[in-house]
Amino acid sequence: MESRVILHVDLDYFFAQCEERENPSLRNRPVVVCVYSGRTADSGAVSTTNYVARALGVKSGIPIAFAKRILKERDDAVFLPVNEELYERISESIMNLLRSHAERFEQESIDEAFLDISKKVDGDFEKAEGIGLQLKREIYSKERITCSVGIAPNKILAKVASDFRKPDGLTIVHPEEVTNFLWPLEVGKLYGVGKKTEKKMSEMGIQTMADLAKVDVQKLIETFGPNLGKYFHDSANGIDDEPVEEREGREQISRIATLKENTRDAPKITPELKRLAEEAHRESVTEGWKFRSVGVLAFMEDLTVHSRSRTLESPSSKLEDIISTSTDLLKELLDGIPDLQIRRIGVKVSNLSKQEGQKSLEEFLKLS
Ligand code: DCP
Ligand code: CA
Repeated sequence: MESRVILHVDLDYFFAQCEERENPSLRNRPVVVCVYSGRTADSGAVSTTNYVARALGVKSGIPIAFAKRILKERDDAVFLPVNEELYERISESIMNLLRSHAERFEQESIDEAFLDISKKVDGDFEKAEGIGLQLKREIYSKERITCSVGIAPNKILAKVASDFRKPDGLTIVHPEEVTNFLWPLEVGKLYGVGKKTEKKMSEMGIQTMADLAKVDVQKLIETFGPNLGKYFHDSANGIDDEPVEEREGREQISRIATLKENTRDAPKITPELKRLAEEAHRESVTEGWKFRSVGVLAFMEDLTVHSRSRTLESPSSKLEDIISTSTDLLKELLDGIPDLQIRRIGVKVSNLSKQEGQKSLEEFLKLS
């Protein structure tokens, strides 16, 4: 079988880069984007920083007061509050561009996405490199934002690759180079290996991906449980069959809204979900669509995006189907993410077909 060709795009120091784009005089100065909690003037955490600030040790997640202390000698340092609306607008435009170049597309967070381009390049990684470079150019000329790209035979490797050379990088992992690339890396580079797991692995004598690859899978399963154990074993051996899943259908009608406060409380979310369902329903009826699938999207407080969708038994145009399915799906989705609150919520109908007797304008024109 031909190797899959998967591309992972990660926008560089995203929130801080958006701020630099809006105000180029910030370039070359330490830029610190902050989530102020509002308790005192400086309470809250650093969301992200540009590379000038990172070089001085100011990173995501540290307290704002600590960042100010590190930068106290730098009168040119800038502290800005997060401007989510700006970041979301830029993200949406870039994601739409990327989606249009992919056979299958999966947005992973506000600033990351996977593209499956296997058929387009027919297993040819040189061609894939050309597409990676072209995407970087297009994103820059459209939105003035740089990104780092990883190209590899699977999602896990593509993600490790996009992180390999940053910012403005492009890293290719050819199928025959997988272990050469992967094995010298520290286990912390693998998605899902945080500080705690890294420490545990270190106690087991596992520092690099090569060490991890050689540990017996049973031992990993005993220590980390069946899912994680197998995942660590497979990915260290360059194995990952997860498909790039289209979280968004080609033809769909969706509505998204920001909740008044971050929550996982059903009584607070359901009214909003119903309102979105009504709006999506109104649009589909007005335009004469029936839908076969209903989905929900949840944008979480940590900026990851999660989605669930379900195919109905037959095409429907009933509001009740959207409301009951999306309510079920939301419950399922929340059960799968036990600790996070939802920030924005979306409802979509997809798998659309025209109601009898109606044709889309496109079809109509083709006939005439
Ligand atoms: N983010 C956040 N808090 C964190 C981590 C990230 O608010 N603890 C936000 C700000 C980032 C965005 O999510 O700009 C994307 O996160 P990344 O981890 O991809 O980090 P960056 O894009 O900032 O940097 P990099 O250049 O390393 O990708
Ligand atoms: Ca990023």
